[in-house]
Amino acid sequence: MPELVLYQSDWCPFCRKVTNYLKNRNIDIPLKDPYADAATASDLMGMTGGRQVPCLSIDGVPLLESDDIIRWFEDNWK
Ligand SMILES: N[C@@H](CCC(=O)N[C@@H](CS)C(=O)NCC(=O)O)C(=O)O
Repeated sequence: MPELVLYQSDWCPFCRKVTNYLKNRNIDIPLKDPYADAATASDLMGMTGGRQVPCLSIDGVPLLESDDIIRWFEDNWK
């Protein structure tokens, strides 16, 4: 399994859609909030050029869009 980090923030409804999905399936991965931490914001900015959340980092490669993130887990999480 690649190294996964979900960049997300509690106030973001698209992030909650993803985190609820993960919780319902007992998928436990590291979460980072770029709106709560400057270093994390800088990491996200370096990866994507912006601050859009949610963003799933897959071995350092960003995947944006909540529906695409959920689809990635459907296809790849065994
Ligand atoms: N279509 C995107 C929408 C994501 C989105 O709008 N995220 C907002 C927060 S709720 C955001 O990150 N806005 C700041 C930005 O795009 O720089 C998805 O489904 O993930």
